[in-house]
Amino acid sequence: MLEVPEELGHALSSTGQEHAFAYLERLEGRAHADLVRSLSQVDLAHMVELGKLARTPPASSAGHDLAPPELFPLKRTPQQELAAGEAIACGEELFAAGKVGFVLVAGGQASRLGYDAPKGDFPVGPVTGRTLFEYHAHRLLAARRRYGMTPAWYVMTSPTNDAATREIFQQNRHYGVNPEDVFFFSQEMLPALDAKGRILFATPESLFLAPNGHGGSLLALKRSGALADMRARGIEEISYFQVDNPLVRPADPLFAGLHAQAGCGMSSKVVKKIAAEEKVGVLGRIDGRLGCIEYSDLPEDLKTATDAQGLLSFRAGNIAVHMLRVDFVAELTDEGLELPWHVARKRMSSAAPDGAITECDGFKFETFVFDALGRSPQSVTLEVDRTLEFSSVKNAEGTDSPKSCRADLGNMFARWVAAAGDEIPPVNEAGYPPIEIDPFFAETQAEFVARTDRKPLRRKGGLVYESSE
Ligand code: UD2
Repeated sequence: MLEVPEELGHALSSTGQEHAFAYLERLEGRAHADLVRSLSQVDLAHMVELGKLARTPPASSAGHDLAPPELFPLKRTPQQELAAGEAIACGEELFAAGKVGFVLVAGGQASRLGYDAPKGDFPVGPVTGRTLFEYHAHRLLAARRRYGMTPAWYVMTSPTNDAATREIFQQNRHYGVNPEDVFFFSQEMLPALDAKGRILFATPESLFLAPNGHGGSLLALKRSGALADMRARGIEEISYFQVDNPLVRPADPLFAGLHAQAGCGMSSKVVKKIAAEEKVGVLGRIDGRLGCIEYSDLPEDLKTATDAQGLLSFRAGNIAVHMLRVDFVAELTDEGLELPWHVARKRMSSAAPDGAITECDGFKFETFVFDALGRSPQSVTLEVDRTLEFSSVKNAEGTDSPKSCRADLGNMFARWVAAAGDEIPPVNEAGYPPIEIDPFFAETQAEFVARTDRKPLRRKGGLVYESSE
């Protein structure tokens, strides 16, 4: 039987992780050394704290002072319209000067979707099956053409999907983006715990590790050298977006301009909640600090409260689209970033030392990027049209599924085609008009209508507008 290094043995015994000895005892050679290394890399004292957190009832914002955020609304006053015009000019300058870097978070596990590959490779194009990664890449290429700059693309993976993600980019020739301008960086993982706070094992030789949440992107940007790379390229602002939303517009001059003009550290885009009862988190002030208020934490009277225009006061549904100043992220991460930990309670499969797999109640731990909003002295919350900017792929069926996303895309494209007076094919068996517009062809209705070369390709299953220029 191989010895366990004294320091690790002591750490395991003093943090309630003695069960790990039974796994170590059965292993020889390389497998033993690998498990010793994995366990030594875990901050066991921190896991004790997280175990305690998991056993404490979740903190709620009930009893706190909750207020809606100040919005830059969709329905604007003439004065706001004027401000929007100035912001767009400022944003356009930022993009043209190459001062905005693009950060895509794609480290999640796509478990709800049940897709066993990086989610970015999931086909969502309503006619072509264009993938999420391709949507995002073509938007960056459109920005390159529009502003004459070279987009730098920072793609966050996790150690579980990093190699697969890089391979998919290789196979797709980085979707036309210069390979030297695509910077992959990985977030960290940490072990899941059982109900007694013990580290779970995925196999007898390895820990059950899970990504540390999209909040992990901030530290990972720093530790990977991505922030330094941004500085070297003269990038001052970050456009942050999630892999699961093909409608996201990473190079939106209005958003970038509003954020930069107001000197914000971090800003957000939000969409109007469909109804008071819609189960989404809303941005709001919690005891004066901007953050995200969970649906379940919003008291009934605030959920239904309305403003002078008759709109829900707490309507700012979070779509996880942000602008962040590079300096702000650097300051936050300079001395290690402390974002609050959130606990996900799930049934998990874990391995016993003899390899037997059992199901248990387990806990995963994540930090969320929106918790950094409260650290930003200034912040813009820009309300955008959901039908134009948000439709995500999260679940295998029902809402936020591939089916609902393809329908949202098809319906939006059909509205643009109708506005241009072009032909709309009949609704298909999936319930939407089978039309697809490559974001490299046009990203907005106005751009689409303005193109004089609108000649769709007739593909099996529908009409496609695309071009190589
Ligand atoms: C998130 C937000 C929700 C809303 C919604 C919009 C949370 C808790 N909720 O819901 O408020 O904004 O998105 O779509 O954030 N990811 C990583 N690493 C991780 C975890 C996630 O990169 O460790 C990425 C993941 O690849 C995906 C995105 O973050 O692109 C969203 O992750 P999620 O599916 O866990 O968040 P979700 O849908 O519950």
